[in-house]
Amino acid sequence: MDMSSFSLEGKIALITGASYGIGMAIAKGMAAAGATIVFNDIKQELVDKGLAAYEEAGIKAHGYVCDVTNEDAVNELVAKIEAEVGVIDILVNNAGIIKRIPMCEMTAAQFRQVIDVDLNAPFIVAKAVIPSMIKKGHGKIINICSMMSELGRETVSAYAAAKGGLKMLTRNICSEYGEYNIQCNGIGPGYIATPQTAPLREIQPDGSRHPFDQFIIAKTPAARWGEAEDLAGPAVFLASDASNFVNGHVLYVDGGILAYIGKQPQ
Ligand code: NAP
Ligand code: GCO
Repeated sequence: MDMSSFSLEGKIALITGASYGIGMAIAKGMAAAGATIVFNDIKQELVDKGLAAYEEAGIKAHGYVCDVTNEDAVNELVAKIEAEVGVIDILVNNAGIIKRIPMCEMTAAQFRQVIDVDLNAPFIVAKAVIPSMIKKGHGKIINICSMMSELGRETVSAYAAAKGGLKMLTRNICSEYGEYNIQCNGIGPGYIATPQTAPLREIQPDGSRHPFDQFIIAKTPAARWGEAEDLAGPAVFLASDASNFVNGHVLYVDGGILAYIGKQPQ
């Protein structure tokens, strides 16, 4: 097998919400494989911060301000990227939020906000890039799903509903556009140490680890939280020609947590 099929040389990758966190780690991995990196964030200050971080890593990225829930803004973003950088070959729908509120205390507006960012936005951005991918004769779409695409837990009703829907949107894009040589897959990270999960890892007043931190360690065969960098290799694989016959799949990068009943308390 020719290992060049894992290369992203000559490819343009848009990673949404990639000023930091998982998105940035995936972008850095794709840059290392040769891709040109384009990213967006809601605030200019975060885009600037992201650009500086990419430059420090030796990556000349292209950063844009765009709220992925705004369809007009997304269409303008894609047109601007095509004019200034080139046609997008790889889309990573990474931008996402979570609200940890017991369902009966969550307002409908809060529920809709999570659905808007975590499910409606991946639809909007994928819809904006697919036509040019069809014209180009190929495309890769990677939706950042979650263990909550498969499992529920207290306080994350909106997030689980969105990520479950994102798994099915992934399968539907696969079904509808596979004939145009567009592969749409998901990555389902386990529990990853990023700002989004920082509240679950806070050291307690008595100096002990957060109960949820201890719970995840006991539930994960790898006995550790994931690092954002753990997602870069799987993302490069799904963005490369090496995965041209992989479609509609969610690749769980979770240290084995979904396969494991959990360690018996001592
Ligand atoms: P994060 O640290 O909270 O970063 C999320 C990024 O998305 C931020 O850059 C954020 O920008 C951006 N964003 C949020 N709303 C946006 C919008 N409307 N338009 C544009 N950008 C927006 O999260 P993360 O941990 O890196 O997670 C990234 C993705 O992985 C998310 O989809 C998350 O659901 C998923 N995930 C995370 C974990 C985990 O354990 N961390 C596990 C499974 C899946 P601002 O800072 O400006 O809001
Ligand atoms: C939570 C966490 C999870 C992770 C991730 C797990 O509150 O349970 O934030 O939702 O972010 O999605 O795969």
